[in-house]
Amino acid sequence: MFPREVYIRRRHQLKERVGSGIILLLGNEESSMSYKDNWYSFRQDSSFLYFFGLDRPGLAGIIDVDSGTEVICGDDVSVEEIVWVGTQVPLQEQAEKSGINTIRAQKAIELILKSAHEQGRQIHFLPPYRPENILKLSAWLSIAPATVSSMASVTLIKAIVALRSIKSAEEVAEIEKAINVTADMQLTAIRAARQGMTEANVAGMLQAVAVSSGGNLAFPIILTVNGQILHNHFGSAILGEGQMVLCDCGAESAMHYAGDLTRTFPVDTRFTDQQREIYEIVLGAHRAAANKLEPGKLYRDIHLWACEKLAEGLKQVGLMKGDIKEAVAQGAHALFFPCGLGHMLGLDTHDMEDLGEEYVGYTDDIKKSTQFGLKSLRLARALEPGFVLTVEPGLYFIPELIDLWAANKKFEQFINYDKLSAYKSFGGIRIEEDFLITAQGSQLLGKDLPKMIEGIEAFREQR
Ligand SMILES: [Mn+2]
Repeated sequence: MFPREVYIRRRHQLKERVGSGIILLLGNEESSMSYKDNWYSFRQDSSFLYFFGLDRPGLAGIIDVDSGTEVICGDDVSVEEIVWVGTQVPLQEQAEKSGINTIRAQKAIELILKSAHEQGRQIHFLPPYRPENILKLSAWLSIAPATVSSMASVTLIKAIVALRSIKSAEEVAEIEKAINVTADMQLTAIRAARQGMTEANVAGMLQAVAVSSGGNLAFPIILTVNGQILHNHFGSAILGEGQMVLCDCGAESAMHYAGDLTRTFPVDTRFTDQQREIYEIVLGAHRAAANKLEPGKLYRDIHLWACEKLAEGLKQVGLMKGDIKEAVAQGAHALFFPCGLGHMLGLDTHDMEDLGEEYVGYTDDIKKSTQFGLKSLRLARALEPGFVLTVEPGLYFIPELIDLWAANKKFEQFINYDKLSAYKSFGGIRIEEDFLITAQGSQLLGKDLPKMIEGIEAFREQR
């Protein structure tokens, strides 16, 4: 945990922003895998962690904005439970580390909320993403489960997004720890991958790095020879000659801050000429985008700038043609880059995505596009010092999408479909790094990890 003053200050800022009413922040419960007591590893809710830091199941925080009182509801383990799980630090003692002195039993939540409800007071809660929290809110507040999310407090969401978007120095240090472990995962993959191994053989080693560092995976590892499938998780595919491995992985630190890096490297020691050509285009777009990072710039404009760089490169190799600015404006490049340039990073890999992309990445003035490709951009708004975000351009050759667009002659003024047949089994390339927005520009986070072709090939040669 951070020092208690950090949590006290965060809750104070939250109360100021919300103004009045009751704030209810629900922690997570254990989540069953295949029978009740066989659990997935416990992961606390990120907003709950941000304001209370208490990393154990079955808790809820209630903040009365008008009276200023702060209560944690939860139960200590019984002796029978201690038989199975061992002694636990008493909740009172743990909560004091967060600056909270009042503990009530878990069942008190219902009474507190019902009495507030009867007094006509506003109860602010976040949109729940876990089924058990939907059902709890439904029962406590007499709302049908299907409508619980729509009753979430926009005031609370906006207040939390405003606070969590700006990372403090101690948060950046935690994120950097996670990125450094993630870099070790990437190096493990680049050093260990051999022709004949399965994707799972390599991914298993990466998971060991994350867990043995004292943290965990921030999200399931994407490690695949089918890099054109954006979120393809590892499996039984065998690493073959002439293929590339796309590895997108992230560790989370013990305090649950995430890293998120992607590298793409050849199964052989060296990239083929075709792979090299496409890789350099992605690398150029990455560099161009990273150089544009500074406060005040719309991330949407940086995304579009990177798209232009990708499309210009594709024109140079003969896959695209015509007026590149116009091609990008119309969305023709999305055949090769059907997603966004990046996202916020923090306690979540896609930071605060549970609170709603329209509040995290967009504003009342900057609304999400409906255009294929651009609609998948998670972050569009103006950058501010303290934002931590990813930059992750890529080029993907998705056979089904190529066939569909070719059959419909879609954007044939911008795309050379006849030349694309030589790329249909190419796969995909993505290069991803994490940046802090500073007062003047940006700072690359984490230790050195090769991304230039020579650097990656040098590591592959050391196998
Ligand atoms: Mn990412």
